[in-house]
Amino acid sequence: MIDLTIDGRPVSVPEGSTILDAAKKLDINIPTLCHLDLEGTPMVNKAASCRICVVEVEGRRNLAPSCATPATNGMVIKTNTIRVLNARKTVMELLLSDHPKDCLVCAKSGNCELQDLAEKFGLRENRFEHGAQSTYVKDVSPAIERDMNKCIMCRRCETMCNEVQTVGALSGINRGFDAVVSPAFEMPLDESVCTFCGQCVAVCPTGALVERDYTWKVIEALADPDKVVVVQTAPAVRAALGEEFGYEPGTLVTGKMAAALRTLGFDHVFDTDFAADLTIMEEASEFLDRLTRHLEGDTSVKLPILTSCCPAWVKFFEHQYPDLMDVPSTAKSPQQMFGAIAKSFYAEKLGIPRDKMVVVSIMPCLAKKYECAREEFSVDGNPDVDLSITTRELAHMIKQANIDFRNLPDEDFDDPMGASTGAAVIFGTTGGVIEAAVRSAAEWATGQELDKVDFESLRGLDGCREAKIPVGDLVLHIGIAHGLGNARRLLDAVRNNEVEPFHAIEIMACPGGCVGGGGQPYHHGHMEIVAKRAQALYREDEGKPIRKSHENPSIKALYEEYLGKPLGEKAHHLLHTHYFK
Ligand code: HC1
Ligand code: SF4
Repeated sequence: MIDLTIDGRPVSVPEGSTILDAAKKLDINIPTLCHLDLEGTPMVNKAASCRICVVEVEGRRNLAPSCATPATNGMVIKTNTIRVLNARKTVMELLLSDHPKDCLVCAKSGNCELQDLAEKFGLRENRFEHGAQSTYVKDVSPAIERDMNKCIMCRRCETMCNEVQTVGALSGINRGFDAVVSPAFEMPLDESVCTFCGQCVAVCPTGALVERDYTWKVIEALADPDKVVVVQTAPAVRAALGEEFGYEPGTLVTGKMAAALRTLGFDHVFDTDFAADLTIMEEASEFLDRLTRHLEGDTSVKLPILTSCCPAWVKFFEHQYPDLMDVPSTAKSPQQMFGAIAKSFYAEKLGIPRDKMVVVSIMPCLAKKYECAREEFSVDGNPDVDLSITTRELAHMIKQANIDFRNLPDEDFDDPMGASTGAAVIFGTTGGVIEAAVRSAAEWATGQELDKVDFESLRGLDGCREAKIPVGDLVLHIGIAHGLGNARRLLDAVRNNEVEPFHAIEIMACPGGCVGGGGQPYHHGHMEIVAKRAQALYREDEGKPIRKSHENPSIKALYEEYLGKPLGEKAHHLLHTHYFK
């Protein structure tokens, strides 16, 4: 152990700790900006580029960045001297001298760590106000907007993209005022290998990386008397939306969310969870079909089957694993299954043409914006899902409409595309999709009802997990990865035959699964918030009267009335897709 003193208080920390770690142990709050440590992931941003966290170390001439300076025996640290305060203030002035002053209209206003620090330091003037400024053109993709004039070169996005996600879309280029974090050759994000996972947005401290905001388009659709506006809400949204209205992380606000959407003027308030149940019908059927043929000796059949509901993961394997293109399930994601059914079955039921209907999705995710813009998810140029907005954008809409969210009554979703089971709601956390699939596949394979539908061995937050699940005479070997770096590790091991063969693998691009999506309320690095959201989804599952997708009465009726059978011709046409190299 290392013994040192901070602000006159002794503390012992393990070898390898920084001064910042030691201060945390004493609950001494040293301000930081570029630093970020996402516990449970490889994300520790050690750039030490901002120098906001400097402290005085007795016996040293220079101030030391506490996030990158190892604690050593006998150190005497002071975190709050006038020299330290002056240095931090100067750093802030320099950062702000090359930062736009459009805070009032910035998407990050109210959530900006730079703004918070400026307020905390009590800056009232800037000695360097009229110095040189960087000038970049905004890069606007279907999912993400990059305004590099707001970049403070903290490199968090780069660490996230390269070390956690292993995508490698971003790196620091150029020097001086031209220094910027960018895709190679300064190409637009849309033309790069970016997956639109949105995790760089989730960790950006300023407004340099934000979601493409479609709330005004939604408001315009709601105001158009010629449109029927249908909304679907993703599983993970209900476990996080409350945070925007002062609720503790992990508070479920499903009923209030439905009431808020109705108050906003949506004509039909439905649930993506309905389509998650539908996804299980198709995906679990496809899995059993492949498994049966495999057991019968059909060597053309590919196992493990990989889940395909996460669009960032789909884009990742299209770029990075073109040789494995026939391994993922062909089932569309619940978002897209919902859109396809809403604009066929439901539009027909209402007696309206598909272009009179506007389907809006509320998602915890930025890649869903990109997914609904993919050409294959449209008919004659009319998309199955017209607009996808994030949990954060929905919160803005509710605030803008002066809705008193906390005092809303709990309301239900509408029929028939609002009914769902517990299996659907756990889609929103890592391991949930495969647990939902196992609940149905096990009953179909054995013809017997499960004694217990909870498969605890599939749960948890370890980045790569595996479990063995007995089903009749067979033991299913299941793999799970969340975060694209973990997905890469698992897939490489599968491709190189370094692991016992899996039957099925679930992959979600974001750490924690959708509950940790790039469109959720900012968690500022506190991964325990993501864990609480996951627990909330398991609670909702436990409280549901029906917990297996194939028992959802609305789904059964949909097959009887309209689709025929899982993997049948109509289901194949509406609910399955293909991938592109
Ligand atoms: Fe997800 Fe999914 S679970 S991908 O994480 O399969 O975004 O919540 O909506 O489509 O249902 C996201 C969440 C979401 C889809 C479902
Ligand atoms: Fe990298 Fe994901 Fe950001 Fe794209 S969205 S740049 S893949 S972190």
